[in-house]
Amino acid sequence: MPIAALAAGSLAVIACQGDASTLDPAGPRAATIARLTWVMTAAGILVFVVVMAALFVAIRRSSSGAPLVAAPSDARIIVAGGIVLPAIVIPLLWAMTLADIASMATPPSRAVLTVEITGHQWWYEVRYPDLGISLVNEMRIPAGRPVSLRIRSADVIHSFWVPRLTGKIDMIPGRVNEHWVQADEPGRYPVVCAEFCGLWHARMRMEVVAERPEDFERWLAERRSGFAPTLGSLHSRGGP
Ligand SMILES: [Cu+2]
Repeated sequence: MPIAALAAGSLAVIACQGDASTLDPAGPRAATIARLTWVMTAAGILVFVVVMAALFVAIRRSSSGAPLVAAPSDARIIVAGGIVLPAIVIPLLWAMTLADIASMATPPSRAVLTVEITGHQWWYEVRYPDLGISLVNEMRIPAGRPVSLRIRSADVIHSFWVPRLTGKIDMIPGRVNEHWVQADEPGRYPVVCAEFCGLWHARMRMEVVAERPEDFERWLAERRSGFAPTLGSLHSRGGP
């Protein structure tokens, strides 16, 4: 039993790290989601412990031969734990969730760039409509700046998800979903498809490459001059 607990604890800690861990946020949107996750988890654990303690007391009482008829004082416990506590905790968590959803709806400052991402079975087409640039399975953005995303699909429903930067958003044929993303630091952030979309769904991957703004500007200038290295834009397509 201690070994199992140790193994479970180790796995839980390992899961907090890594390129695709939501518990290791690297942008404001993911940070909000991670904070809400911890608040919800803590509240859930607290309620679980209180309920288990009440259950333990009830079992002790029944096994000691005490009458199972509720005492008058039990009514107060039932009202406090069954009505007052949920009436406080649930609206509180609900209000926090609504506030976080509202805060994530708009970026902290004006988006510096618009990127159109189209899901295909099983790869991503990335277009910069204002810059005339197209990439495959890679999106370059400047770090520390919000980027506006227009998300769509060319075939079936996919779900665009950058675990360390932002939550999931569906890629739906015939519809454009507005989204935004920001990476606080330069780095490479994996993107996964979070909606089963066919046999090669698990291989539908791409990367967000966040660069220092000056490096991003240099990359843009190289692309425009036609001397840009095409590595990145010519990644092999996902699928068979
Ligand atoms: Cu997909």
